[in-house]
Amino acid sequence: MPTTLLTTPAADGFRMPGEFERHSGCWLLWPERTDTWRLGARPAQAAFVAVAAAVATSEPVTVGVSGRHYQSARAQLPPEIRVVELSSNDAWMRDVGPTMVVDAKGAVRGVDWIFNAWGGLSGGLYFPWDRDDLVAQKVLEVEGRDRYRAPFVLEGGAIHVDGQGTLITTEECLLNPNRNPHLDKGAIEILLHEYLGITSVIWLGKGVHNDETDGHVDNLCCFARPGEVVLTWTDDRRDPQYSISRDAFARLAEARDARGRRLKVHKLSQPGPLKRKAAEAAGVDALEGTEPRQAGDRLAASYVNFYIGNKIVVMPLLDARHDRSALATLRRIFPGRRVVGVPAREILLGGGNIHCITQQIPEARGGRK
Ligand code: KQY
Repeated sequence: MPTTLLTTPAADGFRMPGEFERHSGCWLLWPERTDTWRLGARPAQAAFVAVAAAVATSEPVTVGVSGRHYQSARAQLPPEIRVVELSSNDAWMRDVGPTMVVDAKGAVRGVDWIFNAWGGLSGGLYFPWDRDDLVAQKVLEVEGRDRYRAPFVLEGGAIHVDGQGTLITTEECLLNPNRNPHLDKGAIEILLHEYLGITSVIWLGKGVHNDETDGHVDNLCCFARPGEVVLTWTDDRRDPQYSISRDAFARLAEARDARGRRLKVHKLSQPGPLKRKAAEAAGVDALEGTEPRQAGDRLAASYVNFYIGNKIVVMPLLDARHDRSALATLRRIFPGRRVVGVPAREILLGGGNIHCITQQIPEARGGRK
């Protein structure tokens, strides 16, 4: 029976592996809420189905869905995808799911962060979030993996690791007073070490312009492999993203990873700029207590928000003027994987993208441990 451990991953010899290491599967949640997803969430559901189906060509996929939507989700998802009843407040498995850790013997466990809907009562995106905060524990029960309950607020999309001791994150998110106001940078670094087994943190400044998560790194920059990162980019000096990406580049160029290496930075040109259309805003049910969706909002669009599966990279298609070049760039960066694009504007309209809706489970080595 999976249990909740009172130790920490680092004390037990566990570390978070890179996303590019082998997975035994991937989890998603089903989009349902009509104050996030327009038109009764049907267009978003079609986009989630396409993402799940693409990932399922590479590794087993499980989708969690409420009891009310179970039959609809089951009917829309391909039969090879496992569908389980799992309640949540929205559909961001990256952030509400467990962050998995592994040890040298090949055992797998999960970290369950405190979740506060990206800022709680000061800037959070909806209230309540109590069902979201139970998702990680439930996934770990289904996966049969022991759990660490971390004593601080974090979302999976706020961190990326190289699996060799290095973590990248943003100051905008992790130092935001709406997450852990009692913790300073040093205290956060110690907790990241304790719960992810990392030894070195590379702090970027801001996340993607107008990102409602307060600057999640998974929309800005990620590891392709140890020693190599992909960074969203624009050469348009008038674009607010220009100075953000330049600042991130400068910090990455200065940085050394946990093993003392300099990083190779791959620039990935951003789509757009993209804005929410009037018809898209009109299709969302505006409810009190939920982040409003307005026509003309600049969307936090980035091709970096892709998922790395065992054999595949699933990239959001967002802008016909830039999609092909982004696919070509990722194909150069990931020569050993099939890079596929999935139309993802409907996911972007909900405030995130493919990486935000997926969460990998690393493979246990040497049999089930
Ligand atoms: O960046 C992510 N990992 C999640 C995006 C969440 C958006 C909520 N509307």
